Amino acid sequence: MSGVRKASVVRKTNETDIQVSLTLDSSPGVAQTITVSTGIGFLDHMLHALAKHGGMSLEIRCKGDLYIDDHHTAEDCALALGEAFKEALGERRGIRRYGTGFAPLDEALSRAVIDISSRPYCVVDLGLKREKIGDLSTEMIPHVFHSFAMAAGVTLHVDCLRGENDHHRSESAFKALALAIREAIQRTGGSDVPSTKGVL
Ligand SMILES: [Mn+2]
Repeated sequence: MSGVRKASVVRKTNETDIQVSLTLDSSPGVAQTITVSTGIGFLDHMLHALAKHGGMSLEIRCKGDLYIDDHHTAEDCALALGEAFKEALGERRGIRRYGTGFAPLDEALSRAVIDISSRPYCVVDLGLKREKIGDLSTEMIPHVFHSFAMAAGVTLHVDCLRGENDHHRSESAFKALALAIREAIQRTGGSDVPSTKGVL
């Protein structure tokens, strides 16, 4: 298995217009390029952190119906990113499949566990207390993880284990997911499907 794993997705509805380009492998000596512009500053910050610490290059641009609220934009960006992730992975051969990440951010600590399983499932417990962080409703943060997991076809568990500050709690969760993804997509050097079923 060789070659750089990447995909581009265009997702256009009456609610959002999204373009995503995702590269999973950063080549040695080539800097990651990350441009995230969703119209929601805090979501940009989270997706940027996800790409950066996941070792990915990511361009995501969204024009969404923010005059309504942040819901469609946040959800659809996560769905489009999940679609791109799934497409970039291609046939699920020769990868580690499971990944675990722990990321602290000052007093906050989060854990993310991913199984690139083709069994979309998501459990998130972040214990966020604020109504919003910047222009992102905190209720959308678990929903972003959920939408990503459904579209990517992965099993995902994300928990914030402690922390006082909701910005820190959330950011540590995205960073933990980044580290989990980085591990799970790592190539084993072989080409077998990491499943007793022989298919993922
Ligand atoms: Mn921050």
